[in-house]
Amino acid sequence: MTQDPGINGDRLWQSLMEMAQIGALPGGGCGRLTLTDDDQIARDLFTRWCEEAGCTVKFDRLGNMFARRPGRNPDLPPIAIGSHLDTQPHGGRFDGVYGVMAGLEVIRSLNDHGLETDAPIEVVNWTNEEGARFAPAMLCSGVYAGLFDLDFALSRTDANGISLDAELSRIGYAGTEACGAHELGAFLEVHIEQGPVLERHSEVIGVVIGGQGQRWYDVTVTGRDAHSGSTPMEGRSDALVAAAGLIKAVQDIALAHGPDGVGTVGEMHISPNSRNTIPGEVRFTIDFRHPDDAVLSVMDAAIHSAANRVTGAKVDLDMIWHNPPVHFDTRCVDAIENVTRASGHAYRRMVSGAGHDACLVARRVPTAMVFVPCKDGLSHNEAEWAEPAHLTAGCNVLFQAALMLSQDSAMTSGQEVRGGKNKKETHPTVQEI
Ligand code: HGY
Ligand code: MN
Ligand code: MN
Repeated sequence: MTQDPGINGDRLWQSLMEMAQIGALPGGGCGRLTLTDDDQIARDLFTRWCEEAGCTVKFDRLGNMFARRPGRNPDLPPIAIGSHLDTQPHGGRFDGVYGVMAGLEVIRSLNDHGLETDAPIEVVNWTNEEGARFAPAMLCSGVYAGLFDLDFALSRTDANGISLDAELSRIGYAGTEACGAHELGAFLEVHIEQGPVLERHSEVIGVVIGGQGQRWYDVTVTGRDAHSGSTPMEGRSDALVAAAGLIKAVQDIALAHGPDGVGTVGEMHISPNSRNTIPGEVRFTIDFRHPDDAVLSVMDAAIHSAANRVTGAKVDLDMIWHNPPVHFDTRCVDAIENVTRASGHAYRRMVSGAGHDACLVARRVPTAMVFVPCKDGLSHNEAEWAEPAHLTAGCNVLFQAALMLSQDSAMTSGQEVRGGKNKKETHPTVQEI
């Protein structure tokens, strides 16, 4: 086990539990949707904690927050460590928040040990990672990485027609700095795995080498409102019956490209949603994922042909987001693997099944991730749970890797070593070997 100075696991746990009180749900989880009053309270608390730890905190036009601990050389681009504070509607206490609190714990531990780094260290909170309120997910880290433009992000609206721009202003987190103007030397994100692999193999650390690809769609099925009692079955234009066929097609397409292919319909709106009116309109979402972009294209073609086969209603299938699979920076991955090996914890290299801000930031900044197990691989569920010892181990890896990279002049001079084919890869859902 490493003899190097470590982090304070109790303090990390306390921070997580205190943050979990903001938007706490009766079932023990967290419902802290992006840019709500609860998100504002969480952001303000995060700011206070970072300032108490000696950081200066700023945020850009999209509310992406950067808490900076100075290094010896202020001209070097910072090593960033972070994730997201927003949650799913019925989220857990660890998804995203763990990465931000672990980043803060690294700062607090550097202070405890009186350690000075060459490059500055910054803790980052990315706005709207979940995409539950404003689609798509990882929207604001995506603008930072140059994958979405600013106006697209600002114009996104929630189910009540409220724009992201209006909410940023309302909670006071519409910064003046352009999103993307802030240079980063590298970005490291620690996160719960949100899948079963590490737990199944009794491993503590995932050295994450990349993320699988994903495609998101908005689907609108248009039929005709009519009386449920007096309208004969033949000749109906029932949007919900047509939608049901497409939902089954999503399931069939994912299974046909298993075990890595996954497909989900997570959100649906029925209009007029009256029990004695035939639904005239149904809107729903599709989330397809696969580690191989070519297979994602095949899944895309399959859902389009299923839509073309629908009769009795009109189908509009709109792909709103395509995020190809991403390989993380080999130097960052190797730094994480080296400190993990030194820690003595059981680990594996693996690909992430879930999307993360790191998967978008990696398009611009040398990036890698650290996973720790979560109980039953469960996430996006109030029962989400991670063992304190595992959270501590992951945060120690983050601490050591951030220290290593902050002294690595090649890294902080912006020389990128792009992601390349890595060694043994574990695909996100394949129960390998
Ligand atoms: O969609 C995702 O994978 C992430 O949890 N936002
Ligand atoms: Mn997350
Ligand atoms: Mn999530």
